[in-house]
This record gives sequence, structure tokens and C-alpha cells, in this order.
Amino acid sequence: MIIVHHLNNSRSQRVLWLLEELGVDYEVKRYERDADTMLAPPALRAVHPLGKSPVITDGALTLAESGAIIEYVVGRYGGGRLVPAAGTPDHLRYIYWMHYAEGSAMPPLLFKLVFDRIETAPMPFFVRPFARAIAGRAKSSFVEPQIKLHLDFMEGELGKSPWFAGSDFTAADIQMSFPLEAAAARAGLDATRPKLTAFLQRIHTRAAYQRALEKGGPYELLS
Ligand SMILES: N[C@@H](CCC(=O)N[C@@H](CS)C(=O)NCC(=O)O)C(=O)O
Repeated sequence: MIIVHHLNNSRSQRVLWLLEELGVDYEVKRYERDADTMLAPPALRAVHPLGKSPVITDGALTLAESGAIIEYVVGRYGGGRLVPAAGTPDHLRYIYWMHYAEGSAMPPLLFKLVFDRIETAPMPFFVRPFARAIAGRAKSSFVEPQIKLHLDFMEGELGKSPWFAGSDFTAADIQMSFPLEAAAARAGLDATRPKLTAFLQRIHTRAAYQRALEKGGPYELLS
């Protein structure tokens, strides 16, 4: 049976959601972030050397990295569900968004989180103005324009079809949910981008999404 090593408020929420969509049996093993550093506890490194979430075990297999886990689960347990037919333009879009979520959308959001934290981190008073100036400059000159670029791009793409890989909901939408939820929670994604906002509203009403929330515990990325 699949065991999801689930860190609170994390990307592993996507894996729970996928398993709920497919109706696959699984077990959740919970790990709590350190309240100060937000890092995962050392126990997660006993499962995978990087100690990040998500990671799953399935019999002798241990697999990390959200995209790889999603591909594995739909391939082994999906029976063709949640993936466009191979060789179609929608399948290529599916592959694109599956990689884009972590490879392109997440990095600027992570930079923003880090620079936001630098601005408020405790530090000697004489360092604070310099740290804040550097963090503020990095955000205004690079991070925020990059986030805007990506949000505009995603908004435009969802203007072409209701879901990222075409007219049907797929696992690529599950993979894309995390950057969009992170952007809504801490990077200004709001109703000025109606397609992305509607996407979030639609996924939040899915029964499997709700069940995954019950299994995963409070998910404070949600705005
Ligand atoms: N690209 C990886 C990112 C994994 C990752 O950074 N996970 C975060 C949770 S959202 C984590 O484990 N953070 C705690 C830590 O780094 O200790 C994936 O998609 O699985």
C-alpha cells in the first residue's frame, strides 16, 4: 500500500488529493514543520535523504518529487484516468504543465517567501536597514516582475481552455494547484486574474480535494 509521508502545509497535499481523485487506498504518515524554521523534521530524512515532502513509499519503492510521484501514481494506479491520450496535443500540454509547476512557477514564489522573511527576521538593529534594502530591491527589481510575468502567462493560458491540459481535468491541474495556491496566499493572486481565481474556486469544490484536506489537516496556504 502507498504510504504518503505528509508534511503539514506542504506540496504533499497534492498527492493526497490525487489519490483521493483516483480512489486509491493509502496511508498518511504525518510530519510537522519546525515552527521557527518551517523546515521538515529530521525523521523525514530517514525516509529520503533530502528530507522533503512529498515522499511516498509503495512496497520496496521510495519516491520523492511531486511530479515524479504524480506520474508514478497515474501510471501504476490510474488506468488511463487523469492523463490525456498519448500522442495528442493535450498530452504535450500535460507534460509541459507538469514540469512548469515546479521548474518555472515555483522559483520566483520561493524567492519571494525568502526575501519576505529576511525583511522581518530578527537581526542586529544596525544590519536591519541594509538587509531590508537588499531584500526590497531584489523583490522589486526581479522577484515581483517575474511573478507578474508568470501569473499573466497562466491567466492567458487558462483563457484558451478551462483546464491546463485542455477541456478535461487532469493530474497536471493537481500539480499546478500548488503554485497557484501559494500565489493566492502570499503573492497577490486575486480577482484581477479571473481565470486563475475561477480555477482555484473550481478545484476547491471538488469532493476529492475536500477529502484530501480532511486527511492532510489544516492547509494554511489557502487564502
Ligand atoms: N520540487 C520538490 C520540492 C519539495 C519541497 O521543497 N518540499 C517542501 C514542502 S512544500 C519541504 O519539504 N520543505 C521543508 C524542508 O525543506 O525542510 C517537489 O515538488 O516535491
